[in-house]
Amino acid sequence: MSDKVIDLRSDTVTKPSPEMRKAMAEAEVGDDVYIEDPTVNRLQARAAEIFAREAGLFVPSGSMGNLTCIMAQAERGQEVICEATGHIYNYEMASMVAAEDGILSWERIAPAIREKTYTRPQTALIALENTHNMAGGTVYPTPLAHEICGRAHDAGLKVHLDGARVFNAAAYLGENVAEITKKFDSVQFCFSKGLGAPVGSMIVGSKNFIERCRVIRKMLGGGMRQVGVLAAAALVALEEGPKRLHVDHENAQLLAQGLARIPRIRIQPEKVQTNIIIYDVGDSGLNSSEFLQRLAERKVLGGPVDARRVRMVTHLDVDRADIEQALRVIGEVVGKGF
Ligand code: TLP
Repeated sequence: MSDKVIDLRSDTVTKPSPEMRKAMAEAEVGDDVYIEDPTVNRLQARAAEIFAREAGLFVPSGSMGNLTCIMAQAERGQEVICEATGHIYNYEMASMVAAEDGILSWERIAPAIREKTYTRPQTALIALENTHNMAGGTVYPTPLAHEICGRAHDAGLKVHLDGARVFNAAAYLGENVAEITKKFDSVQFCFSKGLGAPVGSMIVGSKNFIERCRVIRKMLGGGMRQVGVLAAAALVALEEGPKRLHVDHENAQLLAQGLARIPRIRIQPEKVQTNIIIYDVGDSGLNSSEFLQRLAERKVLGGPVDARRVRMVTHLDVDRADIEQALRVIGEVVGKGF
């Protein structure tokens, strides 16, 4: 048996490639708080170009990217509407609306918008997540995302996209990120997930909006000085990462189909669209942490969602053979569950 640990806890666990490490070592740098880091400036310009926006802002994490966009568009005392299992609500903050597969519709959102009265919090912003992490990497059909943005704008509300994995959505849809995100007021995406960079996220939007975000980023402690060493890795991720996401999606399909054949594992493989697979192990007689512990003893890692459910995420450091090995191990562990 190989010594390799097959780490399917998240697509955040990838190690920088030799090409990234070389780019990092050779990166030209300057003080980014003075807007003088040439590599950061190049990364921001390139991201803005890919998303067909005026400007971009490099931030340390997806959480800070989302929070910066929210603070730029919602005042203290106002509220943000997002889906109940969304990352912004569960791991970062907001008002929530439940929706099947994490995909909101205008019919779901409209009743949550508060009428304008000073005695209640005012709705300022709607935040969508594409792909939707905790719904299992689900994707918004572009016309639906456009419709929600249009209706929100008609209601005087802004819309933010938590696009941590928006390149996975684009790969699934066969569309480009500029098209699927064009109606959002702000977009945050991560370099450190499927794209494979060690750190970093990007906000894109209008020039004015990005200038407001620059102030907020500094206030939150996100002014990063000679951060071109990280921007260099992010540039490689931005150019090379999107080209291979379909491989992660194929591996996710392989995993989902394989799981569906294992007795006592409950999964709807037809719902797996991108690189995140969520399945129920409760019928095995093990709860999710016992199940994951037994997997870890056999060098396969996943993450818990709740007492019954487990999440696995494919990424560039796992291949087909790893998925097949993970399936063998899961079959063994579930077989011994009783
Ligand atoms: N997601 C992480 C965990 O925090 C759950 C993961 O392993 O998937 N938006 C979305 C949709 C995310 O999935 C995440 C991180 C973030 C924002 C936050 O990004 P970071 O971790 O860079 O702050």
